[in-house]
Formats: sequence, C-alpha cells, structure tokens
Amino acid sequence: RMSRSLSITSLSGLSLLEEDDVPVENILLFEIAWEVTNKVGGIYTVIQTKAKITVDEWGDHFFMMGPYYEHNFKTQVEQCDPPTPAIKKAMDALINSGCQVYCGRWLIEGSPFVILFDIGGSAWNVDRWKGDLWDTCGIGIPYHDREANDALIFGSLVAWFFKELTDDIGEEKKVIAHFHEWQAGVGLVLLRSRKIPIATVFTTHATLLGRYLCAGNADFYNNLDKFNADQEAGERQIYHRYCLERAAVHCAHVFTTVSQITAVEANHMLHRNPDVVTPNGLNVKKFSAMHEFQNLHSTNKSRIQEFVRGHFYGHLDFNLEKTLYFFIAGRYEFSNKGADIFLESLSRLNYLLKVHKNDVTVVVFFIMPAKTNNFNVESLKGQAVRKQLWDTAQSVKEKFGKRLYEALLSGEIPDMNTILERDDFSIMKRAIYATQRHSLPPVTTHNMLDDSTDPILNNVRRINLFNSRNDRVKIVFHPEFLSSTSPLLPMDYEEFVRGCHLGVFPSYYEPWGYTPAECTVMGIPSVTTNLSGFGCFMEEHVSDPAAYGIYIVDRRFRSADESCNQLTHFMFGFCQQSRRQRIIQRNRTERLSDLLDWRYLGRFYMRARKLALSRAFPDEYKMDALATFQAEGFRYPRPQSVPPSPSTSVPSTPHHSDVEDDDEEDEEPYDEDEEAERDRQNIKTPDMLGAVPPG
Ligand code: G6P
Ligand code: 1S3
Repeated sequence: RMSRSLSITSLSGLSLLEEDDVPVENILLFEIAWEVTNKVGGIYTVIQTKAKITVDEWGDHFFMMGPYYEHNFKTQVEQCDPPTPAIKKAMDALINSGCQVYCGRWLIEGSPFVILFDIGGSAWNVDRWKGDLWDTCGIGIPYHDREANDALIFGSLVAWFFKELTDDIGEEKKVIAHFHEWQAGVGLVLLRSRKIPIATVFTTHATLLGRYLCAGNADFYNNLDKFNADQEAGERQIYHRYCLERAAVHCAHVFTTVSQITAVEANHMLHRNPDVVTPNGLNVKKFSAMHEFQNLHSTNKSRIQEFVRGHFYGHLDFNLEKTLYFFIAGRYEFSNKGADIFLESLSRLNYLLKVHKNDVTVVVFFIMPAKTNNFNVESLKGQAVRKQLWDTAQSVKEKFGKRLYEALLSGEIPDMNTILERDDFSIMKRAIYATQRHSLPPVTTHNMLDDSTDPILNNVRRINLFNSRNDRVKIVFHPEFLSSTSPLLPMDYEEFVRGCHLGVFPSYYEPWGYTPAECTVMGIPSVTTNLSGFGCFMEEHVSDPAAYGIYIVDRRFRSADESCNQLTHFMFGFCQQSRRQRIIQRNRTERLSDLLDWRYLGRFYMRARKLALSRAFPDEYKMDALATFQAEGFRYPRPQSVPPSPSTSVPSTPHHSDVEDDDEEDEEPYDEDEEAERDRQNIKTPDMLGAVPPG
C-alpha cells in the first residue's frame, strides 16, 4: 500500500493538501458524470477543476466516465489505450457486443483518463434496458423523455462495464465509483441491484424538485417539511426522473451534496441526510507578483470602458473615472438567480444616488443567454461611431505630429493656432456630428425574439430605467455568453469579470453558486445570499464577510422587500467607497481564495471515498478517526484594520478617511502585506483545533 503523508500550508495559514495513508495502489477510482468532456452547466466546472488534485492523488488509477460526443472528443480528448489491461478488456467486451466506447486523456489540467460511451450508438438496446430497469426497481421511463432515455443508456453501459471489470479483477483490486447527479445515477442503481462489489458515492448538485418548486415561485424554504414529494413530482411530470434520483441517493454507500442548505433540502425532497457535504472548489492559480490581479483589473476595465464609450455615444456626460461596473451572469432563470430583486434594488439605488447628488454612475451588465436574432443595429453602430472617432483622432494626431516635427527641424516652434488646417477641423466636426443620436442608448445589445414577454425587459420597463441622461444607474442586457471574438464586447468571461467592480448574484435557488466563487478567486467583490451554498459557506468560515468583499443578502428570514432594501444598501455603500478603499477590499477578497481551492476542499471528497470503502468493505477498511473529523474549525477573522464601530465609515468597508479618490499620499499608511500577515496569525485552522481528516 502506498502511504503518503504530505501537508502544504498556504500563505493564509490554511493547510491545503492532506494526503494521509491513501491506499491508491490497490484501488481504481472512477468518477461518472454526464458533463465529463461535455459542458452543460456547473457540474462541468466541478469535474474539470477538480481533475488536477485527483490525478495528483490517484495518478493512473483515476478515470472519468461520460457520454461520447464526436465534436467534444475531437476537440478536447487525445485518444489512447487505458493504462490498465483489465479496463481495456472490459471496454473490449462492450465493443465486441456492438457498443462504442472510447478512451483518451482529457486535455485539461491534470490530463485525466476518460472513458466515454457512445449513447446514440447503443440506443438499439434501449427497449431491453428499459425492461431491465423495470424488472430491477419498478421505474418506467416514458418514450418521449429523451434526457431520461439517454440517462438509461449511459447508466446501463456503465453498469455493464463495471460488471466486466470486477469479474476480471476479482479480489485483486477494489473499485470506487463516484456518480454525479441523477443523469449518471442509473448506473449506480443497477450496480447495487446486481450486487457488483464496488464502493459507491452519489453526489447531487441540486434536487430536481427543489429547482422546479423554486422556479414555480413556491415559498420553498418555509415549507420544506410540508411538500408531498411524490405528488409534486407527479404533477410536474418528472416522477420517473425523481424516482431515478431518489433510487440513486438511497442505493449509494455514501450520499453527498454541495452545501449544507442543499443537504437540508435533500433530506426533505429525497429523504436521506447526506453523509458528507462536499463543497465545490476551484483550481486557484496564484500570481507570483502579488498585485498582478489588480493590474489585470485595470487593463480589463479599460476594455469595458471602450465598450461603454461606444454604447453610450452622444450620452457620455458621466465621468468614466467615477463609473462602476456591476454584473450578474448565469443561466437565465429569472427568479431562481435573483434577477428580480436585483432589478428592483437597482431602481432604489438609482433613486438614492440621485437624491444624494452622488457623482458615481453605475453601469450594470446582465449576461444571461436568451433567444435572440443577433446583435442590434444601434449597438453595432455605437461601436462603429466610437471606432470612427478613434480613427479621426489618430489621423489628425499623425498630421499634427508630422507638421510639428517639420517645424522643429527648421528650428521654430509652430503657431498652434495654424498648425491644423481648415480641412482637419472639418473632419473632426463631422466626426463629432456623427455622435448625435435621437434615441437613448439601448438596454439590450441584441434583437430579442421574445421582447414583449422577456422578464428582464418587462421589469426594466416597470422601473423605468432606460439609460436616460439623469439616471445614475444604466443597464446593458447582453443576452448571450461573452466571447473574445464578439464585435461588440470582445472579451471572454474571465477578462470581463476581472474588469468589473462587483458581481451581484442574489439567488433564491442556488445549491452552490460558482459565479461569486469565481469572482472571489479573481479578487472581485460580490453579492451572494444566505440561500446559496456559497453564501452559507462564507458565512460559516469568514467572520466579517462584507469586510472581505462578500456581501450576503438575507433572503431567508426577510421579506422580498427587506431583501431588496438590504441589497440596495450594500450597493449604495459600495458606491460610496473611494478608489483606495476598493483596492484594499479587492486585496482582501483575493485573500479568501485559499478557502475555495480544491487543494483545501478536496479533502471532503477524500473523506466520502474512504467512508464508502469502509461501508462497502468493512473487513478491509475501517474509519476509526472519522468521529473526530470536523471541517467547521476553520474561520477567517475580521480583518484587523476594520474599525470596531462602523460609525466612521461605511459598514464593513476598509477603514479609510473621507478623502477623495487617488489622494493616496494623504492617507494613513496601509500595509496590505502586514495586514495579511496579522490576519494569518489569527486564523484558526482545523489542525490547530485538532480536527483533521482521518488517517
Ligand atoms: C488597480 C490598479 C490601479 C487602479 C485601480 C482602479 O488596483 O492597480 O492602478 O487605480 O485598479 O481601481 P477601480 O476600483 O477604480 O477600478
Ligand atoms: C448546479 O448547477 P445550477 O446552476 O443548475 O450545480 C452547480 C455545481 O455544483 C452549482 O454550483 C449550482 O448552484 C447548481 O445550480
């Protein structure tokens, strides 16, 4: 058995990686998910970012399994034979029976092995497999539900593969199979009902019913114990999917979910309490130069400013140096993702900024894909006008420079009033005339197909935020994910986030929520809620989250109106910060990255696997140390420089006198590194509390 004991401590004092007596040499680990090499949503991010630490731990004993799609395979995978002969043999058994199975290395960090099953190519078995599932557990899958049929084919192939594999390896090696979400769950149900000797883990990233009930505007969290899950599933015509999900949950040796709040939800909707909460991490990359991420903010903000110059041409009567960029991004689930309360709060923020005669302007981006018919003319024109002004300025500058140079060569300082000719002025005037517009800068960048029924647009109409001159809050709805090849806003998502000031994600249904977590590791403050897994996690592990730029809206114990007021208050407070306060706050935000690093959070997956081994093979694997394992010990303290009373400053913002932006010399000295070091010494790590993962 391999026995490693390695511990790495990060700058923040958090002990990142702990590998303790991992018996990887005797075990094969498989992770099975519909989103392996196949991006649909958040699970892809989990699988893809976690690969590196799992490969580091398990090496060639780790495999991921997913569906085969030709395009994904050709663009993301390098085909090769599996390193283990038994795996090759199991694949061949399926291939020789007329199914298509592929193996390769997924070209992401860690280069994990992937085994991919061609769903369409095996669809001819579907009727037989439907019968098998019915005979095994009495779950019937309707003909018209394509997704459920695909899940059945995928699961049947996976279970078949494992049968071949375990028959071949016998007692030689143990197998752990970790399944994600109901689409992969059929495989787990079949494995267990066929008594295949494998340790199984099932992780859910949301419950089917939770998502449906929340989107349907139910008062979900106050009625968790009152729903009749079977009946609700039946009424929504997802009874068979819900049965698959629930069967997988109950068949697994170990059941996990991504947050405490989803654990409570799962307990009510699926009737099993998760054994382990496995929070989602990220593959955090630290820059070697401490302030590199601040520079990135600055350069990417300039690119957003260029877009704004074009989009608001003719209306640029606000100071771009005092303009803040807020954004919301994600799948377009209007109320689940909190776009409803965000819009209402923006209307209140606009009012506050106006009555306080605040000179800050806020440009808010909504990046949520909706059905469109390409970019609209007005938005494209805006960028063209900006480009023309830029070209005009360049050509006049060139002429000016040339004439100045000639004059200097002949030993004279030219007369500035005559150095430019009449034609030059005409060109410049024409360019300025082109910036006149008779309409307001558009709210959307695209032609919306459902313009009159679109919930964001209808709410913009209701709150009357049409980008008029006197509004301090401007709205840009970009109903398509960002791309660096866009003619309007040529930036990818990461660059865009870095250039913004605040991400706003006031979700109602959010089992984890990667968007604010991604902001955090890039050092960009964000708003989240105490109904999101991420928000609860931060509340638990950070003493004063807002001081670190994590604003948590209470959507649990307050009415919608009160939540809107709280969100408005957060945003208004943010607008009152000086540039220096924002810089300090970004530094603090970025310091939380360690907490979200898989090198720290990966330990919960390790724990789930060990627990599964001990339950599947109790004679060989014991979990004595489990009882002492706690994750709750870790907590970031309040940053030392936050004043004890908020009266001298905006609550929870970095302490700072009221001087204007950039008057940095007048400031009290602030040493970021010193603050980080002081905070580091105050952090209680799980180790110091005697709570480490079991050995
Ligand atoms: C970064 C840069 C600074 C710049 C600042 C702007 O910190 O390193 O040079 O002044 O961003 O911050 P702001 O919050 O105003 O966009
Ligand atoms: C789910 O994706 P979603 O956006 O539908 O899984 C994600 C990964 O675990 C999670 O971050 C998110 O909250 C869930 O909702």
